[in-house]
Amino acid sequence: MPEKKIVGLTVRKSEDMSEWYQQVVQKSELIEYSSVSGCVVFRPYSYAIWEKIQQFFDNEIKKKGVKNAYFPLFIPEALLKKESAHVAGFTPEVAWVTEAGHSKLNERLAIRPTSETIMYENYAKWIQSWRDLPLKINQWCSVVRWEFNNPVPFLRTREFLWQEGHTAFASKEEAEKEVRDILSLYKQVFEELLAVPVIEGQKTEHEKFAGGLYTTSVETFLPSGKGIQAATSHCLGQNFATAFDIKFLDEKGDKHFAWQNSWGITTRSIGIMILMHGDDKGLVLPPAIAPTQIVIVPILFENTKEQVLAAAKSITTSLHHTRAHLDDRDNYSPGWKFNEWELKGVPLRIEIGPKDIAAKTAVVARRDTGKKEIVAFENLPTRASELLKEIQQNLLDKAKKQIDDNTVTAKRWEDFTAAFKEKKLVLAPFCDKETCEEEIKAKTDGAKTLNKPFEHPPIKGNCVHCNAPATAYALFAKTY
Ligand code: 86X
Repeated sequence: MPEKKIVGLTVRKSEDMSEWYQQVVQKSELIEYSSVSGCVVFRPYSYAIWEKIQQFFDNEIKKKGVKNAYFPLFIPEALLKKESAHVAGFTPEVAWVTEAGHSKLNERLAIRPTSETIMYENYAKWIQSWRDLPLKINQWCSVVRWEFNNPVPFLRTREFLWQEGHTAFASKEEAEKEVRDILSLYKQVFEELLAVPVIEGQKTEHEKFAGGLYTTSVETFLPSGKGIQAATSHCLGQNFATAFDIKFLDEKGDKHFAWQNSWGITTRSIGIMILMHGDDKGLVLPPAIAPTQIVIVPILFENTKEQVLAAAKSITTSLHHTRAHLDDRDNYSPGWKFNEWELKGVPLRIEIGPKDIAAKTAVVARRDTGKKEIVAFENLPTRASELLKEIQQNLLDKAKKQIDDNTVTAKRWEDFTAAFKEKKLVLAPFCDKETCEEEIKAKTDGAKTLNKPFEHPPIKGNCVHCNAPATAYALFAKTY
């Protein structure tokens, strides 16, 4: 049979995770590299996953009264630099348009790295009275940050896709409530769709978005022994309102600056899911986001071909309540197809051959455990649904266990450094001082804080590093 070149992976995940990752994202047809370093093609298979995330999140924020809009890609230099705290430190990453055709531009234009400035210039016009609040706008777009670290598909690319929500309120209380509501939506995206457990918490002063009041985040810890920020929800306070003159008259006629938030989740979420669940055979996709949840592979022989195909088609039809696909290609062997769909992480495979037809049964194989079972035709629709649910839950449970097993609480510096050396996720009492955080990073070959979890043991005693009174528990790890 004339089959395509080998599709399988040539390296184990535990052997060389970065090589494994590069192979998985390309061979599973999620990603193709482009001729621009740090810019990758989202092929239909990965874009379909992004669409699942979009559909869920977009629907949820619309329920909260958020409306979608689209703001320009280009930001004039003076506008980008209007709120100086937010650009400081980021300027080396900004990409600029300096000429068009044959003429140089009078003012260079930034390609948006984030849209606060271009949006808030307009918010200042739209917000005049308390009746104009709350203002809740979101946009789905791509942004550009010209990174110089080596690019990694999904995790670190120069252009990436995201949503950015930008809201304005009359009171701090309303703004703060939304910060947490959005953060819990992000938690839902990760846990319920991507089967990735995350930890909600507040960023330290050192790691927060400098343009805002405070930053909350969801963070997770990957099998590589590295922590990673999964999404952020910022309370901007009145910093931007002051810089952009976003004021409103209250019911008594007094003027106030608006309270603002911004929040975002990016296509990095897909990379996190891949690293969390993938195995030596390739991707393992959670059913909730799998573009194809079930693949039906008929085992075809000359003289039984017609009957087997007919049965496979009828099974596929009976699974219309799922995303089922019949692989009836006749130029690949069943074994070759099994490998390919395993590489692509399809949660369930149904095999149907001549012997199964007589027995009116099919073989159902799980991608997550590799377990197979024999199911009667008539039971396939309900059993398939059950199994998809079980797989979704199993992936979340396994990831949760992986994180728990690798989390260490350290109260003494020796314990902290020992755990960090073993690539653990370290929870430690912390003073939350910027200088202390920098010293920890310098002394440990890169221990950074992820966040200060909202849920933590009672805070007592001293900072794990400097011995000043602890004001929080913080999570430390090497990070992406
Ligand atoms: C911070 C803040 C915020 C809306 C989010 O995290 C979610 C969605 N925005 C983004 N940030 C910058 O402000 C920034 C600014 C410039 Cl000029 C830059 F080049 C890079 C940046 N990266 C992050």
